[in-house]
Amino acid sequence: MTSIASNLQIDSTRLWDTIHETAKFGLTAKGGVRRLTLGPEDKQVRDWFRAACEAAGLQVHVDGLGSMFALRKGRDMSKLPVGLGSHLDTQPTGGKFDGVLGTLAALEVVRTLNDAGIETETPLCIVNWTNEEGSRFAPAMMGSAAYVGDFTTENILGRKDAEGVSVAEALDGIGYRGQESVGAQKLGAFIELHIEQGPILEAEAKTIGVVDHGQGIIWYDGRITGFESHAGSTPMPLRRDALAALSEIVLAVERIARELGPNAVGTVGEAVIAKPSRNVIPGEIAFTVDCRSNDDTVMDALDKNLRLAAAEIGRRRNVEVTIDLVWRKAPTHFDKTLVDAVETATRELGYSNRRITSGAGHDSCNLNTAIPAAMIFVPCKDGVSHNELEDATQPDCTAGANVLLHTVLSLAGVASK
Ligand code: HGY
Ligand code: MN
Ligand code: MN
Repeated sequence: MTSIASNLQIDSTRLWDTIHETAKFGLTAKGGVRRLTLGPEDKQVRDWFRAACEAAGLQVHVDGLGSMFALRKGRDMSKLPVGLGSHLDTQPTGGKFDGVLGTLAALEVVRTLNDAGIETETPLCIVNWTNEEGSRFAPAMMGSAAYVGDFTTENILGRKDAEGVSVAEALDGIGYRGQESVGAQKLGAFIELHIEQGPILEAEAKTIGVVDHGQGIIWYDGRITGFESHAGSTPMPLRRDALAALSEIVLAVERIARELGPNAVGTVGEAVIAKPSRNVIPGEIAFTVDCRSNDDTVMDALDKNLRLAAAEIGRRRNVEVTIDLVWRKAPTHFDKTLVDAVETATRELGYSNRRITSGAGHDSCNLNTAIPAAMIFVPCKDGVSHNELEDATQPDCTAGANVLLHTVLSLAGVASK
């Protein structure tokens, strides 16, 4: 690699300003970002992102599920592009960095190469993946899951949100249902920078996480059917209370995950009483369960124990409990060559680092099933994410972006002058 390239550093202030500039699309009173996928704020940031990429000389195209691909020419256009990026959608209680850091650091890498007049051997392709969060439409990491063929485009287009709006209608509503078929833009590899969303790097004062594994994920939709009746005149022994049953299921999910720990977690994140009224015993509830582990056998045990507990609670409380599998993603073992490339770039840049498993799911976890992928983590304050308090430091974000820059250069190669 030429000496210019080997000493290259990204523009820290420009990256930091860009992160905070885009935070205005969905900024909340508490300083978080609420930018649900395919909603008006997502359109605003997508339009901003398209314009910024085009201003950086990239050719932007959109696939049939709205994922955005911004291509930078390389000397040899016959070679597959090196992909880099993440996602711009957020959770309802999202922050400024989840997904945003990786997508905008990718743009900063291109801006830095442009400033330095460096052409890479292979093309580069920045990607903003549609609906990584999975909050409005399930599953999470939706655009990348379809890209690697886990779901058909038709299946995803038909998915509906809580208001009954389909993915297709939402895409058309913001004008991001691209003509390009999903998967058409081939990538030779993919590297993603992301905040850790956990406490390890900060606790160990490490700047970079070299991500070699990712937890597996299981999502369920649950439903409990009891019997609505009068809150005052129905004797306790005669009740078929759906909410009381769910309360036991929530505690069972917590107990099962603790028993199968430390590499197991379980969460009931959504619960909706169908016809709530303060003086009616709840008769019908919909809920969700999210279970994770980096071990397939632990995932099987989480599934088995959850179903046994739900059946026992249902029988004892005389309510009907259904647990439907929505999505199961196996644990990720990132591509060894790419993980080593991240580690080499990190060491050459002199950043403290450690190998780490991702507790969160990421688009790279899907991509790694089809092409070589790897991830770079940086710390976030108190390990907090999916919370409006999510925060990270400029030096850590800069370090992560520099590792992204040099990992990408090591994969793409620098065209000789
Ligand atoms: O669920 C996840 O791990 C990711 O934030 N979508
Ligand atoms: Mn994310
Ligand atoms: Mn997230």
